[in-house]
Amino acid sequence: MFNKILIANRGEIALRVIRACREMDIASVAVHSTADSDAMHVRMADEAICIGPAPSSESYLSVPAIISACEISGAEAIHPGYGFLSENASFVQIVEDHDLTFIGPSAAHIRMMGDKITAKETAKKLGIPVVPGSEGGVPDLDTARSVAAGMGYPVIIKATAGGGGRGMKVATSETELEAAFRTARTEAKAAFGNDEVYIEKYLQRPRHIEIQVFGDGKGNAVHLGERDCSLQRRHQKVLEEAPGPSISQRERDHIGGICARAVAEMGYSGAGTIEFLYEDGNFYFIEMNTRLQVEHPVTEAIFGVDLVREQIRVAAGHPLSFTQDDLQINGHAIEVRINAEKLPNFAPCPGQVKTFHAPGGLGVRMDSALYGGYRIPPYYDSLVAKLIVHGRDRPEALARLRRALGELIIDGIDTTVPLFFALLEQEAVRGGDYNIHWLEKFLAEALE
Ligand code: MV4
Repeated sequence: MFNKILIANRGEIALRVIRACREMDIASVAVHSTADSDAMHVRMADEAICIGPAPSSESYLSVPAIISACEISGAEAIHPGYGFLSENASFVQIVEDHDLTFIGPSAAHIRMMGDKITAKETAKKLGIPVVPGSEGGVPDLDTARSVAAGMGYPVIIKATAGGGGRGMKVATSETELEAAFRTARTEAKAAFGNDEVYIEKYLQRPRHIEIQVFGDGKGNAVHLGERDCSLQRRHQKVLEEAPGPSISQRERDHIGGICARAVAEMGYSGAGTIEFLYEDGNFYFIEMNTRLQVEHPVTEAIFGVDLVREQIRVAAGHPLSFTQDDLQINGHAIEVRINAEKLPNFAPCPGQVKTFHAPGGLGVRMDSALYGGYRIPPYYDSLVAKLIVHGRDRPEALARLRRALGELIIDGIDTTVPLFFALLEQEAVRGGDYNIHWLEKFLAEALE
């Protein structure tokens, strides 16, 4: 096992990793920018090293600074958290070239899933159901026309190098195809430096269902069920829950089994998430994320496993510590993402927190790096806390969420907390009856 791990991240996820390290008796090294000298992850780690100025590009994304911090501190492994360098295959290669361990999958697996066409082809070969669409990239408008005519409108044009909703365009008829195709290519070139695009049948009312998977690179792999992450605004998740309110045990076993077998066959190592659109009882693969996700705690709650501990063990060369048969769902969990944003426009509003009081009690978990008096720097993303509740069933989790939100105090800044009180009163949320468009419609109507 490692003696010392460096965490190449900040905020609540850095604390999350430090906590796992401490329970495993592993020393932790925080890295931070000059804007984060007073940050909680710096205080909570065993050691801290300043790696550069406030902009992420010169600190949390600076590969030489992070590698140097490992050499200075004697850390043997790097946990990347989510975002920043967590899905950067070149970084993983450099880490390995320095005889350090990246706590995550291989550079090859990250690269494979980063290219959305390769990801989809791989998924298809492994027996994962995919959205109908073009075979690979679509080089020109004539090809786009014939592919779209073949499967019927509406269609969606996506960037090969994209993901997370960036660079997508919908065309509802052949009239719209030319503009959509040209815009998608131009935007893909500008955003990713690669103008290759592909086409899929556009699903009109799906849910976003993602399957948590875990492999040990030794041929063992499991799935930890699904999360429903359909409540999103501008491709930012707002509330996530597990199990999915629309998914039966039979469907879970079926799609989960397909995903676990695929992960085993790939020789994948570490935590991963296979994202699907789910409509009319069918799953359609869209992407795979090769990192620990923000919403991993809902899965931890219902399965009673520590996913970060497992990531560290697997990276150190241990086999998975549980089998599929060990994994049973217990109850229901919901996470809300509390952002330092002002409603109704979700404008980021960093500033100084006066009072901070985290809720507690049975079935309540608060992952946050806030403290009273903390000044939230304006340079990073606006997530300041994740509130995760766990109950014996969904109604209990919903009641617990309302109770816990009532106990939470974050004074001095605006947050998205009022949105969650409003959502808890909605019939669609109470009944788990929503799709990927529900939240945007709700927000548009609330503003009328
Ligand atoms: C789609 C789709 C409909 N049909 N693909 C958006 C994020 C990216 N991961 C994939 N996305 C979508 N792909 C087909 N064939 C609709 C979306 C989509 C979406 C997906 C998940 C969660 C929220 C979303 C909001 C708008 C569009």
